[in-house]
Amino acid sequence: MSGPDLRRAAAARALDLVEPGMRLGLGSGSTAAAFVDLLAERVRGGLDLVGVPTSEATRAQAEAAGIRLATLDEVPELDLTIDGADEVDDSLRLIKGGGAALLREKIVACASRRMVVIADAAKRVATLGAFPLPVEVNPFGLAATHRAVEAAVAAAGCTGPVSLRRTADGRPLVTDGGHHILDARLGAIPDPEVLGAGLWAVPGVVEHGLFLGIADAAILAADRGGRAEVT
Ligand code: ABF
Repeated sequence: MSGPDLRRAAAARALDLVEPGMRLGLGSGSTAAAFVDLLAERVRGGLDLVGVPTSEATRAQAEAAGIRLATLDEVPELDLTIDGADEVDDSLRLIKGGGAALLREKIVACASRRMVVIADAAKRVATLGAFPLPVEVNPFGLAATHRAVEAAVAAAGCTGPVSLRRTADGRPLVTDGGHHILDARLGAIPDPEVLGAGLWAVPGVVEHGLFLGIADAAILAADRGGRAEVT
Protein backbone atom coordinates (compact mmCIF):
# COMPACT_ATOMS: atom_id res chain seq x y z
CA MET A 1 0.00 0.00 0.00
CA SER A 2 1.18 3.53 -0.65
CA GLY A 3 1.80 6.14 2.04
CA PRO A 4 -1.34 8.10 1.09
CA ASP A 5 -3.45 4.92 1.41
CA LEU A 6 -2.04 4.25 4.89
CA ARG A 7 -2.57 7.84 5.98
CA ARG A 8 -6.16 7.69 4.75
CA ALA A 9 -6.74 4.41 6.60
CA ALA A 10 -5.53 5.97 9.87
CA ALA A 11 -7.68 9.05 9.22
CA ALA A 12 -10.74 6.90 8.50
CA ARG A 13 -10.36 5.10 11.84
CA ALA A 14 -10.11 8.45 13.66
CA LEU A 15 -13.44 9.44 12.18
CA ASP A 16 -15.05 6.78 14.42
CA LEU A 17 -14.12 8.97 17.42
CA VAL A 18 -16.08 11.96 16.15
CA GLU A 19 -19.53 12.57 17.63
CA PRO A 20 -22.22 15.12 16.76
CA GLY A 21 -21.79 18.49 18.45
CA MET A 22 -18.10 18.00 19.14
CA ARG A 23 -15.61 20.83 19.30
CA LEU A 24 -12.80 19.40 17.24
CA GLY A 25 -9.17 20.46 16.78
CA LEU A 26 -8.12 19.95 13.18
CA GLY A 27 -4.44 19.12 12.69
CA SER A 28 -2.06 19.97 9.87
CA GLY A 29 -0.05 17.95 7.37
CA SER A 30 -1.11 15.36 4.82
CA THR A 31 -2.57 12.80 7.27
CA ALA A 32 -4.62 15.46 9.02
CA ALA A 33 -5.68 16.74 5.59
CA ALA A 34 -6.97 13.25 4.74
CA PHE A 35 -8.96 13.35 8.00
CA VAL A 36 -10.42 16.77 7.14
CA ASP A 37 -11.47 15.43 3.72
CA LEU A 38 -13.26 12.48 5.29
CA LEU A 39 -14.79 14.68 7.98
CA ALA A 40 -16.12 17.03 5.32
CA GLU A 41 -17.98 14.13 3.70
CA ARG A 42 -19.71 13.46 7.03
CA VAL A 43 -20.52 17.14 7.46
CA ARG A 44 -22.08 17.22 4.01
CA GLY A 45 -24.11 14.21 5.14
CA GLY A 46 -25.53 16.24 8.04
CA LEU A 47 -23.02 15.87 10.92
CA ASP A 48 -22.93 19.10 12.92
CA LEU A 49 -19.75 20.09 14.75
CA VAL A 50 -17.30 22.93 14.98
CA GLY A 51 -13.63 22.73 14.04
CA VAL A 52 -10.64 24.75 15.21
CA PRO A 53 -7.81 24.59 12.66
CA THR A 54 -4.12 24.41 13.61
CA SER A 55 -2.80 26.24 10.55
CA GLU A 56 -3.86 28.61 7.82
CA ALA A 57 -3.55 25.71 5.35
CA THR A 58 -6.00 23.61 7.36
CA ARG A 59 -8.29 26.60 7.78
CA ALA A 60 -8.40 27.08 4.00
CA GLN A 61 -9.00 23.37 3.37
CA ALA A 62 -11.73 23.03 6.00
CA GLU A 63 -13.44 26.27 4.98
CA ALA A 64 -13.51 25.24 1.32
CA ALA A 65 -14.90 21.84 2.34
CA GLY A 66 -17.78 23.46 4.25
CA ILE A 67 -16.76 22.58 7.83
CA ARG A 68 -18.00 25.12 10.38
CA LEU A 69 -14.97 26.75 12.01
CA ALA A 70 -14.23 28.78 15.10
CA THR A 71 -11.16 30.25 16.72
CA LEU A 72 -9.77 29.07 20.02
CA ASP A 73 -10.85 32.43 21.46
CA GLU A 74 -14.46 31.66 20.56
CA VAL A 75 -14.21 28.01 21.66
CA PRO A 76 -11.38 27.75 24.21
CA GLU A 77 -12.09 24.15 25.24
CA LEU A 78 -12.13 21.36 22.70
CA ASP A 79 -13.35 17.78 23.01
CA LEU A 80 -10.88 16.13 20.68
CA THR A 81 -7.95 17.00 18.43
CA ILE A 82 -6.89 14.74 15.58
CA ASP A 83 -3.42 15.50 14.21
CA GLY A 84 -0.45 13.88 12.50
CA ALA A 85 3.12 13.57 13.75
CA ASP A 86 6.64 13.17 12.45
CA GLU A 87 7.64 10.60 15.07
CA VAL A 88 5.78 8.67 17.80
CA ASP A 89 7.49 6.61 20.50
CA ASP A 90 6.05 3.84 22.67
CA SER A 91 5.19 6.35 25.44
CA LEU A 92 3.16 8.48 22.99
CA ARG A 93 5.83 11.16 23.00
CA LEU A 94 5.93 12.93 19.66
CA ILE A 95 8.06 15.05 17.40
CA LYS A 96 5.86 17.43 15.45
CA GLY A 97 6.48 20.54 13.41
CA GLY A 98 7.92 19.21 10.17
CA GLY A 99 5.14 21.23 8.56
CA ALA A 100 6.04 24.32 10.64
CA ALA A 101 2.66 24.44 12.39
CA LEU A 102 3.87 23.17 15.79
CA LEU A 103 2.95 26.23 17.85
CA ARG A 104 -0.73 26.26 16.91
CA GLU A 105 -0.77 22.46 16.94
CA LYS A 106 0.45 22.40 20.54
CA ILE A 107 -1.89 25.18 21.70
CA VAL A 108 -4.89 23.43 20.14
CA ALA A 109 -3.86 19.97 21.42
CA CYS A 110 -3.40 21.29 24.96
CA ALA A 111 -6.83 22.95 24.84
CA SER A 112 -8.38 19.56 24.04
CA ARG A 113 -9.66 16.93 26.44
CA ARG A 114 -8.18 14.27 24.10
CA MET A 115 -5.49 14.39 21.44
CA VAL A 116 -5.24 11.47 19.05
CA VAL A 117 -2.36 11.06 16.63
CA ILE A 118 -2.93 9.58 13.19
CA ALA A 119 0.00 8.37 11.13
CA ASP A 120 1.61 5.83 8.87
CA ALA A 121 3.10 3.21 11.23
CA ALA A 122 6.52 4.06 9.78
CA LYS A 123 6.43 7.11 12.07
CA ARG A 124 6.73 4.85 15.12
CA VAL A 125 10.24 4.88 16.62
CA ALA A 126 12.01 3.38 19.62
CA THR A 127 13.90 6.62 20.28
CA LEU A 128 12.83 10.09 19.16
CA GLY A 129 15.29 12.19 17.19
CA ALA A 130 15.97 10.72 13.76
CA PHE A 131 13.51 13.34 12.47
CA PRO A 132 14.97 16.85 12.88
CA LEU A 133 13.44 18.51 15.93
CA PRO A 134 11.79 21.83 15.01
CA VAL A 135 12.18 24.74 17.42
CA GLU A 136 10.05 27.81 16.73
CA VAL A 137 11.86 31.04 17.58
CA ASN A 138 11.14 34.76 17.63
CA PRO A 139 12.94 36.60 14.79
CA PHE A 140 14.36 39.13 17.27
CA GLY A 141 17.90 38.19 18.24
CA LEU A 142 17.87 35.15 15.99
CA ALA A 143 21.65 34.60 16.02
CA ALA A 144 21.80 34.75 19.83
CA THR A 145 18.81 32.44 20.16
CA HIS A 146 20.38 30.04 17.67
CA ARG A 147 23.52 29.81 19.82
CA ALA A 148 21.46 29.36 22.99
CA VAL A 149 19.47 26.55 21.35
CA GLU A 150 22.73 24.84 20.37
CA ALA A 151 23.89 25.12 23.98
CA ALA A 152 20.58 23.73 25.30
CA VAL A 153 20.84 20.80 22.90
CA ALA A 154 24.40 20.03 24.04
CA ALA A 155 23.43 20.38 27.73
CA ALA A 156 20.70 17.76 27.17
CA GLY A 157 23.33 15.29 25.95
CA CYS A 158 22.42 15.60 22.27
CA THR A 159 24.76 16.18 19.36
CA GLY A 160 24.08 17.46 15.88
CA PRO A 161 23.74 20.64 13.88
CA VAL A 162 20.99 23.19 14.41
CA SER A 163 20.03 25.08 11.27
CA LEU A 164 17.57 27.78 10.24
CA ARG A 165 14.81 26.38 8.04
CA ARG A 166 14.61 28.13 4.68
CA THR A 167 12.07 28.14 1.88
CA ALA A 168 12.90 26.77 -1.58
CA ASP A 169 14.06 30.23 -2.68
CA GLY A 170 16.48 30.51 0.24
CA ARG A 171 14.58 32.88 2.53
CA PRO A 172 14.10 32.04 6.20
CA LEU A 173 10.77 30.25 6.56
CA VAL A 174 8.14 32.32 8.38
CA THR A 175 5.47 30.42 10.34
CA ASP A 176 1.77 31.32 10.57
CA GLY A 177 2.68 33.14 13.79
CA GLY A 178 5.47 35.20 12.15
CA HIS A 179 8.33 33.21 13.69
CA HIS A 180 11.25 31.20 12.29
CA ILE A 181 12.12 27.53 12.72
CA LEU A 182 15.45 26.07 13.83
CA ASP A 183 15.80 22.38 12.98
CA ALA A 184 17.99 20.33 15.33
CA ARG A 185 19.36 17.24 13.56
CA LEU A 186 20.18 15.13 16.58
CA GLY A 187 19.83 11.53 15.42
CA ALA A 188 18.63 10.50 18.87
CA ILE A 189 17.21 12.32 21.90
CA PRO A 190 18.21 10.35 25.02
CA ASP A 191 15.93 12.30 27.37
CA PRO A 192 13.16 14.28 25.63
CA GLU A 193 11.88 15.81 28.92
CA VAL A 194 15.33 17.22 29.73
CA LEU A 195 15.76 18.62 26.23
CA GLY A 196 12.24 20.09 26.24
CA ALA A 197 12.85 21.84 29.56
CA GLY A 198 16.21 23.16 28.34
CA LEU A 199 14.71 24.59 25.17
CA TRP A 200 11.89 26.29 27.09
CA ALA A 201 14.50 28.04 29.22
CA VAL A 202 15.83 29.89 26.15
CA PRO A 203 14.08 33.30 26.01
CA GLY A 204 13.74 33.48 22.22
CA VAL A 205 12.20 30.02 21.93
CA VAL A 206 8.47 30.31 21.31
CA GLU A 207 7.81 26.54 21.30
CA HIS A 208 9.49 23.27 20.45
CA GLY A 209 8.26 20.24 18.57
CA LEU A 210 8.49 17.74 21.44
CA PHE A 211 4.91 16.88 22.45
CA LEU A 212 5.35 15.21 25.82
CA GLY A 213 2.40 13.93 27.81
CA ILE A 214 -0.01 15.50 25.32
CA ALA A 215 -1.17 12.64 23.07
CA ASP A 216 -3.72 10.23 24.54
CA ALA A 217 -3.68 7.65 21.76
CA ALA A 218 -2.13 6.91 18.38
CA ILE A 219 -3.84 5.38 15.38
CA LEU A 220 -1.14 3.89 13.18
CA ALA A 221 -1.66 2.22 9.81
CA ALA A 222 0.77 -0.39 8.50
CA ASP A 223 0.91 -2.32 5.23
CA ARG A 224 0.20 -6.01 5.85
CA GLY A 225 0.34 -7.84 2.54
CA GLY A 226 -1.33 -5.07 0.58
CA ARG A 227 -3.97 -4.28 3.22
CA ALA A 228 -3.93 -1.56 5.85
CA GLU A 229 -3.67 -2.87 9.39
CA VAL A 230 -4.78 -0.09 11.72
CA THR A 231 -3.84 -0.31 15.40
C1 ABF B 1 1.71 17.85 11.24
O1 ABF B 1 2.09 17.46 9.96
C2 ABF B 1 2.98 18.09 11.88
O2 ABF B 1 3.14 18.29 13.19
C3 ABF B 1 3.89 17.08 11.33
O3 ABF B 1 5.06 17.80 11.19
C4 ABF B 1 3.31 16.79 10.01
C5 ABF B 1 3.09 15.35 9.67
O4 ABF B 1 2.77 15.37 8.33
P1 ABF B 1 2.25 14.17 7.49
O5 ABF B 1 0.96 13.76 8.06
O6 ABF B 1 2.15 14.79 6.14
O7 ABF B 1 3.31 13.11 7.55
O8 ABF B 1 0.95 16.89 11.83
